[in-house]
Amino acid sequence: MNSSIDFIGDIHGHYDELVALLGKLGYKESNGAYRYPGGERTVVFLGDYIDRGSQVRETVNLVRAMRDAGSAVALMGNHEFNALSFWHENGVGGHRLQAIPGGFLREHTFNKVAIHVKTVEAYRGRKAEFMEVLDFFKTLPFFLETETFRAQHASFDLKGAQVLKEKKILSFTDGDFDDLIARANDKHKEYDDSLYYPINLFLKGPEIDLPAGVTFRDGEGVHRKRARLRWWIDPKKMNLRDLSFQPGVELPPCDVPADVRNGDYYGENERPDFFGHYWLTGIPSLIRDNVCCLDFSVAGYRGDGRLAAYRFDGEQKLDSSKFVWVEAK
Ligand SMILES: [Mn+2]
Repeated sequence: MNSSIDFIGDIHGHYDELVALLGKLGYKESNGAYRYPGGERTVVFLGDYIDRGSQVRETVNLVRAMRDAGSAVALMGNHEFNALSFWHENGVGGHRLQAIPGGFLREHTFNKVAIHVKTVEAYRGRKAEFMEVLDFFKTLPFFLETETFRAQHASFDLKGAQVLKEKKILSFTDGDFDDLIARANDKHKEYDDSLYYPINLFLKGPEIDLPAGVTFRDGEGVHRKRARLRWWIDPKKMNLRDLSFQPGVELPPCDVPADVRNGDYYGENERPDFFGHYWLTGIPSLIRDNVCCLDFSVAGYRGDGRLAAYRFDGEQKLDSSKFVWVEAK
């Protein structure tokens, strides 16, 4: 892989914007896949290809064609992980998780069905193709690490990366799938070899239970009792307001539990890290010179989001002028 990389954030079925962004970045379609002329640059897709938008199938086909052609690396997002879990019967392969109610590893509740419905609709009448797409999702790595950068869908956890590298589990194809997907959903350590924490940190990031009586509504109106955390700042002297990372929501400045205050974080001297997942709004800008979130809410319900990329050339201090984006249609 060359070191000239274009990182692209959450697409969520917004194919037209993806095509426009690739065009703006200079990629051209040839032999069925978008490629950079001369193969001089590579795309790294940061996950969340499906759900929400109306062109899920087109998006998946484009991402997959680039991955197969070697002009892109596609990472796994929490929506791809959720889809694999949603369609996987609990107990298949002998790993039944008691803590998960219902017949599948993701409960088929109203909110979880509602968020996935655009994907199912996109493959209506094409079930065999959808099953093949799930097989493609199994191959998507949880994170990517080179000498010059790191990338994942949500948060980079240095210890988690060590654990997964030692176990040689970088995607759901590195072992028996029924076993790995059960372990990835084993939140309460029903088995000794749970993979819940490393995998969920990469795909969903760290979250904290809110104090009794504190809740907020997310962009889709769902009441939340947990908040996402800024995993790149030293939590030692921070309160809930400082640490929470829920754009558009201000939480009270309560104390956070000791295990959160004493937790690990991604330091200022680490190599640049690229991710999506967090529903940022406005004009793309850097969080820090080694922390770059590329989810600018192209699928946001207000319709004023952007699909964003960062043009990376190996620099160890990132530069705000290297964002490229297109407006949501
Ligand atoms: Mn996400």
